[in-house]
Amino acid sequence: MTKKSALITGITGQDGSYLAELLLTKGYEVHGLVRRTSSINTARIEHILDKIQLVQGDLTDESSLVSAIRQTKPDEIYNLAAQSFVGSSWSQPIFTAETTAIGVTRLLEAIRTTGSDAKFYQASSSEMFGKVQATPQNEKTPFYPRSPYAVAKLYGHWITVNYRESFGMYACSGILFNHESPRRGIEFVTRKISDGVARIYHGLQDELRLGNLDSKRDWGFAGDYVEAMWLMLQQEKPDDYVVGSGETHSVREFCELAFGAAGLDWEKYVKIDPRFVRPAEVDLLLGDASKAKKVLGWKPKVTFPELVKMMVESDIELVAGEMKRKGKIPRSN
Ligand code: NDP
Ligand code: GDR
Repeated sequence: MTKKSALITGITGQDGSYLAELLLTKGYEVHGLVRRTSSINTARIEHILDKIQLVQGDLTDESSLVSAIRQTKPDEIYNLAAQSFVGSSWSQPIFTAETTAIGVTRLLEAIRTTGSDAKFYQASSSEMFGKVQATPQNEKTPFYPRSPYAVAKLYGHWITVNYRESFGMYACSGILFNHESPRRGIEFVTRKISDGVARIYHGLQDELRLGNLDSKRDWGFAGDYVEAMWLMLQQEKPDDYVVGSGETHSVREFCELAFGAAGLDWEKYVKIDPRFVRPAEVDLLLGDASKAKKVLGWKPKVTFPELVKMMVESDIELVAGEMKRKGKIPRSN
């Protein structure tokens, strides 16, 4: 039997790296779309670089997407690429729209015009619920985006639905709630906290500056969430699914657990800095993933406290390694 082939956009990101690992274990030939950057950014996929194939391309460049599809002939395409940081979407609204919104149309058009019959996954987001209209949020909850990022994701969601309905494409939109890991980008609050805890633990810094501690998120583990992406493309019919843990916690609670995991009292170190408060906030997100559970048989494995501990322990080790390389002595217990 010939191997299934997958093309992942955003393979250098958090989710791309976990999804690539998952598809390799399932025997796929894995291709990843990477854009040109001035410095190497393959740290998250370094350990599997010899098992995957990278192809040059950018969501803002239609012709590169057409070439990538012709070259890789994928059975499945996972569109994970995006300007994914909500905070930056206010300072770069046009680039966010170009990549996170129109980029989806470019990729769908590339599939259509090449005549590819690849199944398509779009990385939609719980941010689309924004100023929430009902709690918990499921596939039927109305959207109310609160940032240029969320507005762009909403476009990406609807264009995916529209191409499914217009052209009969096998296109799914996964509405995923926040998912984190030791590979999370440092600008996102969970990783900013676990990294801050590690630096405070090793004596490298004495405070952590954050914005709104009251906002509540439904946080899960990225490794669990990429399984849901794959499951969506294995169904008979394409559909949209909410994927979340069904629990919500505040940024304050995350701090409490994270500092606690290192034996520290968060209140001594966390300082509020207005620079990190957003022009419009999403106050509360809580996912109702009962459809994903019922149809896909998906449920998360890693709990919230396990996730926080995993991230803090990983960063404590990472910072210790950094210190040793610089000839400094890290804290040993
Ligand atoms: P990351 O920010 O870690 O990764 C984003 C990826 O997109 C990187 O590989 C980046 O490449 C790539 N990228 C950015 N712009 C372009 C472009 N113009 N052309 C090609 N590639 C580009 O995000 P995550 O892994 O956390 O998230 C994956 C997807 O899921 C994103 O679309 C995100 O918006 C969405 N999402 C994420 C959630 C989460 O909690 N993690 C929840 C819901 C949705 P480079 O390395 O070169 O920057
Ligand atoms: P989010 O993630 O916006 O939910 O988007 P982020 O971790 O950036 O923010 C979560 C909440 O924490 C509050 N917060 C801070 N956030 C950051 N980044 N830095 C701070 O210092 C800080 N202090 C408080 C924020 O205001 C917010 O309420 C993530 C991304 O992965 C998106 O791509 C994805 O679509 C959604 O999750 C679901």
